[in-house]
Amino acid sequence: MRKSSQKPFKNRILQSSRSKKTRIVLAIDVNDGPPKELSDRATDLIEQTLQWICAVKLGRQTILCIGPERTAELLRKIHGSGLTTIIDDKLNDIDETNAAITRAYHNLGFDAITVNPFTGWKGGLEATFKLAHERGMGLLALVYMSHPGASEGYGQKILSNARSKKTRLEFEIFAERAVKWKADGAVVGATRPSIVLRAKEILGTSVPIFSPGVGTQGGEIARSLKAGTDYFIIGRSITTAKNPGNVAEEFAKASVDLDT
Ligand code: BMP
Repeated sequence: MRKSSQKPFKNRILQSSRSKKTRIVLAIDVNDGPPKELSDRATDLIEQTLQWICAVKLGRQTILCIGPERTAELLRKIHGSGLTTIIDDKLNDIDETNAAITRAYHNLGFDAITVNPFTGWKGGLEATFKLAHERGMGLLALVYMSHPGASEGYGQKILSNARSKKTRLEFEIFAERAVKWKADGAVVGATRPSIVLRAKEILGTSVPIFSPGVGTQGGEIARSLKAGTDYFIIGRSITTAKNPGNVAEEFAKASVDLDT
């Protein structure tokens, strides 16, 4: 088991982002081949993009396809390069189950995990936040996903409890929960800059915004950055490119445009 003597995840990724002048989190979603081939591909992608990324996010499908031993080995290599790691599992179960999954990922070496605030706090995510934060592990809460159908859930107007008279937007409540729960990040799709802007008003500087959806899904760095995105989670536009390093470099430079 890894110890929690290190700084909180939020600080570690910020430090890496500032020192490397990039806000890009590389999403590695490999799942179409034998395990060794896939983990070699993941290693190669990291080596090619290393200079231009501040963290790596692995999808659950990648772990299922390469297995726990290869995952742990890959994470050791990533940490050896000074990068933090996120497991994208979007936790959404009862407390015992969420906590057990989180513990297993932490023992493999992950630094942060994604969670779904639909789950709720009591008997849902409370135990996971407690466990993860005791271990120095970060939690990224979904606030508004990047795909078109996200509006059916995150964009709904709801009565937040039986006594409410006024409807509220679901994602605004999720953003408030991310602040209240002391999440280390909020996931808001780059495909909807106006939602990023509104989420930023609620999240302020205490919860950074991680935006997937750039490139392949149609989102643009410049618009999302201006609206308030702190980090961009980018997969296929980099991982399927002829030269992933060059594409990552372009994204990295665009991602810090407002900082210069
Ligand atoms: P890509 O850049 O290839 O579209 O990948 C985006 C990554 O972010 C994928 O791993 C996907 O699972 C994840 N993601 C997303 O696309 N939208 C969300 O709202 C939340 C995500 O985690």
